[in-house]
Amino acid sequence: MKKALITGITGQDGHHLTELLLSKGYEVHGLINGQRNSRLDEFSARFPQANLISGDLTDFSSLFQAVDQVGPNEVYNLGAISFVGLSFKQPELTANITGLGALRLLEAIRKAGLEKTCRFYQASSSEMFGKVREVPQTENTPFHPRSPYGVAKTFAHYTTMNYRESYGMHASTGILFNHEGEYRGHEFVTRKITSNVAKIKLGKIKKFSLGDLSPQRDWGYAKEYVEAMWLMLQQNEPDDYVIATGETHSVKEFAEAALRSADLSGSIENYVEFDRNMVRPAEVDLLVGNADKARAKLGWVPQLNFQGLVDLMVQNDLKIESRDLA
Ligand code: GDR
Repeated sequence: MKKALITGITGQDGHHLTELLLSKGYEVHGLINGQRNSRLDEFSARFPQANLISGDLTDFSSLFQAVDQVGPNEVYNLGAISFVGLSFKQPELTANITGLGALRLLEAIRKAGLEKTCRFYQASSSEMFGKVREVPQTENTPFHPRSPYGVAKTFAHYTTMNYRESYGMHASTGILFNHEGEYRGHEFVTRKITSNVAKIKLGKIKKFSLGDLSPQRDWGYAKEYVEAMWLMLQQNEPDDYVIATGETHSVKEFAEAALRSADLSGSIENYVEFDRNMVRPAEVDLLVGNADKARAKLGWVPQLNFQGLVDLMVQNDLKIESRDLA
């Protein structure tokens, strides 16, 4: 039985990846920082089979212990401060967890003597492209990060490549564009929109607020994106892959699609107010990825289209928001 160790296991991608690996018969271990919270409770209730180990990406000895104790065949580094907005408020913590955390984990694998047997996945991000140098973005597009989060992810990305080249590790990176779904945190714009649209539909609120509506993102379905992570670690050779749909839409278009999905008529101004606190010191204006390499080498093709994703999230939130009305 293959053993996987996942950091960030209680996050959105951790949920989907745990589900996928358990369905493939893996023994799944996950790192948690030891503090109880609602996401952890939800995760433990859903996946009682997963073994949770206390540890933290800022603490090398706990990472070493976890790796040494589990002896994983595959490590997925999904742990991070993943909210770009927060990274501007806590830049040093972001660098420590999101950037140096990857280095500590790679080093823990090496120090445990597993560098030749354990495969490693680094969750890289389209935020590394930032102020984009070309459209669409590929594995060869230069990086120009625009946030402490993007800078930290770029450090972790290059560190992973460096461990691959220096020590022959099977270490791959997935440059994932925005990916959303039913487990998405409420601080991210898609979930903020779909949960508030559901509340409006059910008469709980009349309006909600958003920041800049003009940024464009390439939004895909998280459940499909974790399959790409797994596929990367099944290849003979480690590599770097862009994972994206190839379609881009503005935040405004996402909000309009969500209103349509809930059958709410009239213009967006009837429902959305402007919140200047959500505007970031530097913005990423346009992201759209070219996933041809993943298609050719991994056989990975995105299935759910933009409106399908919006519908899935709106329907999910309508169900959740109607529970306390029953
Ligand atoms: P992003 O996701 O920064 O792209 O990173 P997010 O959903 O936070 O923002 C998307 C865009 O929407 C604009 N925006 C708002 N964002 C939030 N959160 N709340 C608002 O009210 C709001 N109004 C407008 C933002 O400015 C931005 O342009 C996500 C994360 O999952 C990262 O961890 C991941 O690496 C990348 O996607 C790929």
